[in-house]
Amino acid sequence: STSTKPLRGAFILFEGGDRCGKTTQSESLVKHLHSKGVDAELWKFPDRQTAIGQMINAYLQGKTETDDAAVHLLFSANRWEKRDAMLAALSAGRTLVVDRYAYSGAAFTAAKGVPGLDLAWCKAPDSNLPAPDATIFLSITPEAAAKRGGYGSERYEKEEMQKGVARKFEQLKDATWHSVDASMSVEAVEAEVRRIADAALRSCEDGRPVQYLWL
Ligand code: NYM
Repeated sequence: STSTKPLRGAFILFEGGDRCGKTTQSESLVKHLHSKGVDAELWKFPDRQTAIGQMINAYLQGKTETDDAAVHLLFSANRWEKRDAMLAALSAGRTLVVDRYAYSGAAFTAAKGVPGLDLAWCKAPDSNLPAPDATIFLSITPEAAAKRGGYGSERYEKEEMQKGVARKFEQLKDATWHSVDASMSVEAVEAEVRRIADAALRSCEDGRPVQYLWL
């Protein structure tokens, strides 16, 4: 008997500081992929729906105080609890467009400057999670981001913190990384994003296997 293995979906990740336009661009990309008949879904981390996600949500909203290392591990656990579903979706041929992931995890905690919680420590718990096929980094200066109607009221949404986060992202660049100037028009950013996503989809069609962090 003959069996054809279904093509796997691509894992396309959006990363960036707060107010860089990730939500607009990730939603727009999913719509674009749907219009081309691609099976695609938008995922977001933290996933605030799970029990762990609710603890993270309370922390981000300032309703609870949690030890910096402990909350870092909660963000990581919130990805681990989605790992099986993620791998199942990809191997069923579904493309995942993901709004934040382990790079945000490492960049935000490392930017706090807590002794012991350096980038290597921050990356360790996410090691062996599925890795993105393409990471679209929406690059914007914290000053320009702050002008976009200002940051929200959640923890971390302060200009000083965002500057530190930008420096940490810089150190996390890897082979999947595509930096896009997010100060361009929405349409110009969309065009860049589609070009990167198309290339990622093609690499999966060409048989690129799922990769794992942080190899
Ligand atoms: N964040 C996000 C972290 O500190 N660690 C993580 O692992 C992740 C995924 O949560 N300021 C931070 C970045 C954001 C905040 O994200 C919530 P969003 O995209 O604003 O809902």
